[in-house]
Amino acid sequence: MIQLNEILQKFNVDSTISEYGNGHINDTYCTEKPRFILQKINVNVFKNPDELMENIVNVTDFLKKKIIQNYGNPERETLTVLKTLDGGYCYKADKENVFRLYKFIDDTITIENSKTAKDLYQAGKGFGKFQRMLDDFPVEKLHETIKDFHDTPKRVEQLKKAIEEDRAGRASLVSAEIDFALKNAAFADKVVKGIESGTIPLRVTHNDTKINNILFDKFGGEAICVIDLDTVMPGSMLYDFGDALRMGGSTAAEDETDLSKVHFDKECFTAFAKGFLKEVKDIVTPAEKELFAFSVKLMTYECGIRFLADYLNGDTYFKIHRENHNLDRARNQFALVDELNRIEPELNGIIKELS
Ligand code: ADP
Ligand code: GN1
Ligand code: MG
Repeated sequence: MIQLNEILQKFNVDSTISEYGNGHINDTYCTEKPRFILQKINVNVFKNPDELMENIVNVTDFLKKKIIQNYGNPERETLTVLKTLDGGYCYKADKENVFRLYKFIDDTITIENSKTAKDLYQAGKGFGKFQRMLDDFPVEKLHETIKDFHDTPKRVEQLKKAIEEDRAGRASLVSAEIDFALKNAAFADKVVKGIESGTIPLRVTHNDTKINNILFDKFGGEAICVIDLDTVMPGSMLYDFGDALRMGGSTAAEDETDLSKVHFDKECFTAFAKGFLKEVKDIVTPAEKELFAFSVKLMTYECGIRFLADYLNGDTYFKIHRENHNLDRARNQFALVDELNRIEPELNGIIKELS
């Protein structure tokens, strides 16, 4: 058993510590006094923690310079990685137990489920600003921390493999979900093909813009800091736009099992798009704007098939907290995709009006 206090000592910190946050991938802890965020990096998911930390340090150093140029607070508006006593960016107790420490950003909150249009406007501004600030980041400096992360056609192939292998013996229980996933696969290659052909620009993107990956000011509600930088890699702006609304635009939690509660909120969509466009107006291309509404469906579909594949593989990737959790998540995402299939023209109209 790893003793967290011993890990903290490697960073020269002495404090009580407890579990924190609701992420699906890493294990997050918070110390009491002074406050720090300690994270155990999921090395099953992130195979090369040194490269991962190099990315995060490069990106946050770059952002800090821009924040200072804008008279902002570089220790509040982006993450600060704290070094170990040996000067490393993470501490490796052994191969499985790799930890990093962040400065705790005070007086902020994360939004998990109940959100308002005002929150979504702020989130749009936050993620849009992140995108804009990284527009001239030297992309060749970035390692690909998870290969083909948002390559949706490859995600479809992974689902097909999971169905074929049926490692947990569950495929026969979910034929309706498998049918839905395969029937909708026709649109999976749209963004990947656009990037390949050059019609959609490849940019430095966050790639995991769910709404709890942004810290909001506790008092005024402004978006302060984009966190969870593990997947900052070359990608499409559409991944960040779509993924944020996958969760931010839903009227229910990502794992709500009462599907009558799961709908897409057009008011939240409009508010997010308004905030996002305000920030990216000078860099966004017409081809990207045309696919904003589609990207929400694409990212929701992709996440749904990842949850379904993980359920079929025996829940080895996403943390689960109850039986069938990944299946519940997949059903929830597919309910949204079904609705998004119907309302996409209306969402396109909203983007046109905003432009
Ligand atoms: P995961 O990759 O598992 O999603 P995150 O990096 O998103 O982990 O962190 C989990 C949660 O911890 C966040 O949703 C947020 O509430 C909190 N958190 C993370 N970093 C900080 C920080 N530097 N300051 C304050 N809270 C933080
Ligand atoms: C994971 O790490 P977290 O909880 O912010 C996942 C995302 C999924 C999301 C679904 C590295 O995000 O891709 O969209 O769960 N992150 C990784 O909630 O796989
Ligand atoms: Mg997170």
